Amino acid sequence: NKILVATTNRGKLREFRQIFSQYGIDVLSLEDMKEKITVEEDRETFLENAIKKAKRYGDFYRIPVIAEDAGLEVEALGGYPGVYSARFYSIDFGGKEEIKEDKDRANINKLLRLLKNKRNRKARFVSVVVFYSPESSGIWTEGYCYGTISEKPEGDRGFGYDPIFIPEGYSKTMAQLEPEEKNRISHRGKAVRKLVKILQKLSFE
Ligand code: ITT
Repeated sequence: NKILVATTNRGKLREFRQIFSQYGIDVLSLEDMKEKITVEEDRETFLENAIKKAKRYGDFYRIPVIAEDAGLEVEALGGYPGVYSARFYSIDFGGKEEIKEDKDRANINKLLRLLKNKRNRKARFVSVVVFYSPESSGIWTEGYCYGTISEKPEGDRGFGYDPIFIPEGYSKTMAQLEPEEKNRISHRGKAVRKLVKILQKLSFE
């Protein structure tokens, strides 16, 4: 029983593999696929983007697919960057920005700049995971992880905004946690575990 985890993000793929390994589920990645396709994420909600990705990859490769759309919602920014989390650095917020760093670093710097002197630093990670099988239909779940944005980046584990996200109840950033611990509390871990429960139930019906 193999599922294609259709993500171009290595950090995400690593986490999906770890989470699924607890259930003995083997994961294929886009790198295992001979023919390559790209899918643009141009929708306005996590769910629509995740459905689009799952359907495109599933219909193309004709195997069961898991796709995720995820992001960080910051309260003081009205929920931004949200669905724009991956390319936040390149979205114009009134100033021209040249990218000299890597993407994750650029996103982090931009967010810290926008939150400078802001007292409300509440944020949450969101994950919407879609399972799609060309033979049957689709299932989706969501997971959230609440926390605050730190003053400066710390830690080198994880990916994306992890170095500036302090989960509720912790005094360190997500990037300072062991991978197992991040998976236990993360938006992705929660969404995937919900999904596996539903799939297990369905397979016994
Ligand atoms: P795919 O669409 O190919 O899966 P992507 O990186 O474009 O890869 P998303 O559109 O879901 O994935 O973008 C999510 C972005 O949100 C991601 O690039 C990170 O910047 C951020 N993000 C999501 N989950 C995160 C996590 O667990 N830790 C830190 N940042 C995360």
